[in-house]
Amino acid sequence: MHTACKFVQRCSRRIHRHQARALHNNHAYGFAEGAPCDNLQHPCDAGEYKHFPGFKIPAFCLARNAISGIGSDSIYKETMALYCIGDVQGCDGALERLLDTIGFSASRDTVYLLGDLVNRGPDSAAVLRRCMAAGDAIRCLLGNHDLHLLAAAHGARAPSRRDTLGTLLNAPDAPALLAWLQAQPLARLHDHHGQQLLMVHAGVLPAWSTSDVLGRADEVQAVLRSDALPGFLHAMYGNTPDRWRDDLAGADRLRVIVNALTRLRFCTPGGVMDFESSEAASAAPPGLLPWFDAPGRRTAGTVVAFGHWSTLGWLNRSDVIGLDTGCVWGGCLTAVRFGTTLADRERLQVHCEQSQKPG
Ligand SMILES: [Mn+2]
Repeated sequence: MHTACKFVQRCSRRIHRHQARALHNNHAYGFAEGAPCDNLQHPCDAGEYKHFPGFKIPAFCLARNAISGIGSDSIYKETMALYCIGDVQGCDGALERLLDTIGFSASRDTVYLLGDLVNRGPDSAAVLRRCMAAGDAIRCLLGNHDLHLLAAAHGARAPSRRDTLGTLLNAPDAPALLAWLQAQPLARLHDHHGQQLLMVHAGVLPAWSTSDVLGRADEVQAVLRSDALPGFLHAMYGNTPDRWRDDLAGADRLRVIVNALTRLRFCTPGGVMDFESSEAASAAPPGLLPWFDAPGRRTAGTVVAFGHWSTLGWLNRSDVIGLDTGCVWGGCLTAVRFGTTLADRERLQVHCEQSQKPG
């Protein structure tokens, strides 16, 4: 650290780099060690100079024209960020504001959306178009509402009174939106500096290892991408079988996988799934517990991020991260940003206008 940079030395406030960047649009932030103090300028009144979580060296707030002198390419490589975002449910305005808040850059950052991109909110088509346009920078999972959209599009499911999918289904680009959606997976694994982050929309069964989860999600994805899709969508609904067995086959096997990955909240200690209760985790019905508390859960050694459970809300535990904070119900849309480790987390939220009433 450059000893002459006095106000850098005295800073202590921890503020997110991207928030800061959004606050000071005409300035960029660098992490170059030994940047000449002559280049250091103070563009804001608040004096928000800081150590950012996950970075060993303090951040210098530099005027944009000073960045070129210290190698902006290396700065941006070092500061690319990983985020997970909870259920968007057609609230494209909230998603746009959250991406603005985190200073999302499609050329630098990676965002995972944990499923339920569509339905209930006002503009599902815009959410899908935004994801498609972002390419590999925004990576999505399928949730139960996304599967419901595919089922409605294929005539396998009657629209519900509370659905807000009509505009999407009648849009000129609906075939492209649906083709993109049906190519999305039901589980993802991200390697973050050697640590594994497993992502699903709802939950996983206690008997499944991380590789089991990915393999079973792949089984469903293979069908979604095949000519068997319409038949699968017709057979997808139902609450039985309510437990996994390795010898399950055909529609029963796929239904258990889909139900666990996209609908699960509570199960018994032995992994029998319940689909009656959508209460908060503290209100578990007798004999049931949140899937992530099932004893002997084989994914316990992997950090699992999930959405789907708005009555649970933000859950920040060392082994699990819950991110559905009820955007469409007038709650928040929440992102978690990871620092250099998966334990280094920062929550970023935007408040949302209520689009629908629960119930
Ligand atoms: Mn859901």
